[in-house]
Amino acid sequence: MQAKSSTVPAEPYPFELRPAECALLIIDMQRDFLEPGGFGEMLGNDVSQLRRTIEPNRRLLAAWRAAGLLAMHTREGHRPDLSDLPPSKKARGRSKTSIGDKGPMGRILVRGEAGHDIIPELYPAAGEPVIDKPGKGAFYQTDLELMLKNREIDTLLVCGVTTEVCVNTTVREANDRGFRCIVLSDCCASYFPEFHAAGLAMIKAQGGIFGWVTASPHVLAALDSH
Ligand code: C5J
Repeated sequence: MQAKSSTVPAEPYPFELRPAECALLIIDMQRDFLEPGGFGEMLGNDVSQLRRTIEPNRRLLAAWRAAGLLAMHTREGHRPDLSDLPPSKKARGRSKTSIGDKGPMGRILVRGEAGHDIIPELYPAAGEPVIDKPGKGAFYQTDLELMLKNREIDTLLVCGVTTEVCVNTTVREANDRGFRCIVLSDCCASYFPEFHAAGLAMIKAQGGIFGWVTASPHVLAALDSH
């Protein structure tokens, strides 16, 4: 049975959760960003900052699926011939090893490579859409908007990494397209805790200029109460 509407505590004010009109959108929980030995760690980042989101995401995804609701997943990455990789993105960082090169888990951020795939803990179930995106935002050059509109989804529960990059970019894109967004603070993270805090603050500022922020236990409680 599908969960009914309820009011969820959130900032900057309570959020009316209508699950049947929502998609859970889990952004870029990919091995190269989260796993020890991956591209993220190779760049000197502390992956434990991201890994603390795995368990809250796992619990939320399990409850969401059990309620018969729509979960969607994204992956940042490029075609093997790199024809969708802007030269400016390839060059950025001036790293010796960059996108498309051989990394610790196959070619870095290339579709089909081990490091590009989603971590096993949050692996998409059969039938759950996976959006392969060449940019930071999940709407840019993808069919995400079309899939949401066809399913009459008007609200996104946004989780994933990193808060200030792909999560924020996606929320801003969604906002301009007329979707309501609520970001789950414990299910998102940055390699830099101060950027995570700032990324959430920017979403809920000025009366919720881009949307709402809550934590997953509030959504779990709402799903549980039916
Ligand atoms: C980054 C992402 N940080 N998924 N990607 O490059 O946020």
